[in-house]
Amino acid sequence: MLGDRRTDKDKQLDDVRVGYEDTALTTDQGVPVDDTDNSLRPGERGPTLMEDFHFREKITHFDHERIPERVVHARGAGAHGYFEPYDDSLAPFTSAQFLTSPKVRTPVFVRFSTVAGSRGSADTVRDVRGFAVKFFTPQGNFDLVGNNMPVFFIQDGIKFPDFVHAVKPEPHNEVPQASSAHDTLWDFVQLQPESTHMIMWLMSDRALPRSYRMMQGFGVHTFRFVDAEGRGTFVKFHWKPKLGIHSLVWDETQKIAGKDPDFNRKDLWEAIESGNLPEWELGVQLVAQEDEHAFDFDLLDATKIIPEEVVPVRPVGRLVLDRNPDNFFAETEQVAFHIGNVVPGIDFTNDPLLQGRLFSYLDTQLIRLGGPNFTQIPINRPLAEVRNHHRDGYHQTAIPRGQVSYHPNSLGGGCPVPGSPGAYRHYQERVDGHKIRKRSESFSDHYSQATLFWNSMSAWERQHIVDAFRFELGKVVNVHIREGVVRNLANVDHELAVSVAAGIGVEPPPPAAPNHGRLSPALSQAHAPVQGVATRKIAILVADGADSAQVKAVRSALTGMGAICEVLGPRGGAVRDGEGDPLPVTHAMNTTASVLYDAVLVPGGQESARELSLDGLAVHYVAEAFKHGKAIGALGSGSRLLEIARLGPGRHPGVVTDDGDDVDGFVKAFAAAVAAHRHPERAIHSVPA
Ligand code: HDD
Repeated sequence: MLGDRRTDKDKQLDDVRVGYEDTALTTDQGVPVDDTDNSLRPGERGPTLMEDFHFREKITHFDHERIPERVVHARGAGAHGYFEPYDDSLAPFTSAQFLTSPKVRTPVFVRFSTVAGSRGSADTVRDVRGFAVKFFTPQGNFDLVGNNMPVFFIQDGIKFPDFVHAVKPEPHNEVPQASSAHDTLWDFVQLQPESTHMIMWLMSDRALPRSYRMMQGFGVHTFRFVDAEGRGTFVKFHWKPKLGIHSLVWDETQKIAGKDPDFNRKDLWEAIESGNLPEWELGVQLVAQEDEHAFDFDLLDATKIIPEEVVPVRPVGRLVLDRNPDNFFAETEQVAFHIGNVVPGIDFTNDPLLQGRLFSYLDTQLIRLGGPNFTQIPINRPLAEVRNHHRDGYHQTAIPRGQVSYHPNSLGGGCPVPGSPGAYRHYQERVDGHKIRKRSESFSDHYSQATLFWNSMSAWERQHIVDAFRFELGKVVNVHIREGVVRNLANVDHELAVSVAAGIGVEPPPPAAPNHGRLSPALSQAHAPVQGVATRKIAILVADGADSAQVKAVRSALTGMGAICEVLGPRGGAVRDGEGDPLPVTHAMNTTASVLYDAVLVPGGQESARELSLDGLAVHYVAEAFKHGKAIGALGSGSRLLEIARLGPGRHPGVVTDDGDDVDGFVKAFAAAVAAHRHPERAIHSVPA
């Protein structure tokens, strides 16, 4: 995809290698190795000899395998793909060709990440998710380094180290890992009210995505499009997932963190391997230059959204991920994003958070990747040709030819030449003012949009937010911090503050400003479209005596709709069906878990139902799926398991049963229940005792 990047030397090697076995193990110098299991020693029981160059090289290389993990967003997963615009409708606004040349596929590399945890931390923690896209355009690389939430914790880049120190494990004991539920984060939050809006997002289900494939992405800042004449238009970028926006529930995420810490990473990998290519639509909100001050917030303030109901999101094109990396380290770990990587037609604004980021990303890559030549690492190399006078430094792999490495020059014919047609030109913005450390008054409203978010949530989303605050603040040891946060929340919504206070043992705060009552329906996941059962994972529980005809029928119908069905039995290999024939199982129940599936289905077969009902693990599968609001289905005597799990047939939304006569009708109803993703009203209010 990234073209033939072999050097002349690589090509010469094709000839030299003649005569070697292609499979021969060699040293880094290309010398074939005779034995890599025993070090060189005088006598069978003698000491290892210094002259064992293979041993020394192997160990030394190993000792140097690690590079520093990213200071934030250390844990991630990446994939290759492409972006293509639908049409040229953005041509009046930007000269960025990759956004305006219809059907031209621009190669991309995307990396999703969590923020706070270390490289080895679990995927499903409560956290913001990074959504970073590198576009390899003909005009150079453009990096859209965004998140799955449209706002940020702070307004000025200079606060970033403070915020990150507060959210990361505490410095004295490095606890807790990948969790915001601790004193230092909430101490920062209570004292820094600009974080309130983002904290509402962090306490919402947006922080618990079911899959990277099912989350939105946002460029967060207001950027600027620039047209061929140098005219600007403000722009915000949005990614909308084709599969809808879906989340896990909190209890489930904590269990998944133990059962399968690679849950989101594997989900992305497996979807691409199986040809279920993840897809997002890119959309933009455009604001004319002259409307800069038309809003009741500042466009340069990254703690604010432009509600979609005020400025609609225009669909622009689609992003498809179609290839997994060949090597995690070489690609996903070494990919180096930088918000300053822009192409002609896209420029920055004076958002002070964005401005701070412009310094940080290049700086961090220099330490992480060990010098200024990281742009030569294959995953970072632009497709556009690179010609300049940059020279030398650690890890220089290019061999620039000739005498000239300066500008202006006559010896090289003046080349390379700046100012060519199509060269990047900054938007010509007039800026003047006194040199001061002061934030604009227009950045001072920290609560209105937090309230807008709260008002826009459905009842179950609100309940999840309250539960999240209670959990997080319940872990905070210092009572004054709990009180401080609750006092801030009273400025968002008094009822919210009172509900949180009641769960964490602090006095309810007095009412603050009244709730403004405005809402933005687009913010609620409850309004996200339902997208069918494609790629949903369904566990089919069986034991000896299972009705294999039913298993076959439901499996083939659901698989036909795109679902992934796995048959789970009390042991690996196969069970016996009702006729005594083997019925293969995908996994033994104890090697996987209910939390790793979107739905659970129990087919008929008297003996199977009896055995499953006596198996505490099988009962747990169903009971836990119920607790997490998932679709549950049972056919014929399979309903017995539901009764043992105390669900009671057919009384709850998302629980679908049939006596086994109408398998087609059952599949239809069950598929609809799975497609709804979750039945949260059930999860909150009617968990059986
Ligand atoms: Fe950042 C990494 C997103 C504010 C400094 N950031 C990083 C990554 C993402 C974001 C997705 C991981 C990229 C990858 O996968 O390699 N960051 C954001 C967003 C922000 C934001 C959406 C606010 C709108 N970041 C931000 C600020 C600063 C940084 C204000 C510093 C002033 N971010 C960094 C960094 C990182 C980084 C230290 C760590 C690793 C890296 O850059 O490559 O430079």
